[in-house]
Amino acid sequence: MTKTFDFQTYLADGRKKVEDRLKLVFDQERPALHASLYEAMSYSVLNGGKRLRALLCLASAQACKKYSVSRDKTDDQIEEMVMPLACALEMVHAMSLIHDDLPCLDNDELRRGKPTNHRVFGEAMALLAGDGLLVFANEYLIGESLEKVLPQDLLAVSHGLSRALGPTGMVGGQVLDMSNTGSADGQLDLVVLENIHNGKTGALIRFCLWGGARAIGADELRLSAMARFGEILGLAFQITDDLLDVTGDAASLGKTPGKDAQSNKATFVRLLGLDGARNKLEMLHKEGSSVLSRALDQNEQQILSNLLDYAINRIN
Ligand code: GRG
Repeated sequence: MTKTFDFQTYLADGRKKVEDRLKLVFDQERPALHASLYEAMSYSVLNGGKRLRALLCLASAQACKKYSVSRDKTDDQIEEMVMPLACALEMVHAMSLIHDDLPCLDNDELRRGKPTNHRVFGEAMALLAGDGLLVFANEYLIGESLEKVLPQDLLAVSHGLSRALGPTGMVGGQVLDMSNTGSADGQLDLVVLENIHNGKTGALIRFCLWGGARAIGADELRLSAMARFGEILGLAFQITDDLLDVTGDAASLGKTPGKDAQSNKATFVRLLGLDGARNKLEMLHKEGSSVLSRALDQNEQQILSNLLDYAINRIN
């Protein structure tokens, strides 16, 4: 009898696996860390969230298995190969949220329905907790993957992660965002807006998909398909974020909606209107599905396709 696939169960199971592993890692590190640093780091990394980045990375690896040097491994072995990367992704993501919420950047009070890191631990500790998470993510990724991932794949993954986060990735996107906020009266052109988000949010999401496939030694065709799918999903994710800032509520979002309009920020909704933003999402959805269908069999596409739907239709 064929088992029907239930995406909600998949999401819940996947999140639990990632969270259990993160908890284990931080429990193991706890004795070596100053108590206040441990509290501040674990507050943000073990504080829920959708775990989308980790799930994208795990799903990409499973989808590309047949086209990789790891094709003879079981699904569990593939999961073990990429779980360190999936956890490292959640660490760097948590780091970026801590720093983004600081008074010198977005000055936010609420994150994942709880007070932001600096509201609980103070600005100096929040800064250091972010620093700690960023550096520990790479330490953990390399240390845990050495025995599981081929050296050339691990080097490429670690390099790709640094690039996604660095001056041409997340940091660069944040700087572009800062340098355009306030001065443009919310009227940036679409190209600049896409450049901001491709760096700030998109580069890491693209890396999640590419990196999961790279860690298991996938072939070039799958690597470029995953990279392109990641770009599409990353942009769709950001447009949905802009829509949620207008249509969402604080209880579901776990953060304050309406901040974009309040700070006169350029967003996809502002530039395209609600319908225009929704139309763009529809186009991206079609393009994402076609990238998947050109690179993968039907059954290999299923979870990634569901994750794209989820990135677009989520309520938080
Ligand atoms: C990487 C060195 C380094 C510095 C970071 C602060 C900063 C520089 C960049 C800001 C990047 C940032 C926070 C972008 C916003 C991304 C975004 C939309 C986050 C929300 O992601 P979700 O919805 O969050 O996946 P959950 O809570 O579900 O995990």
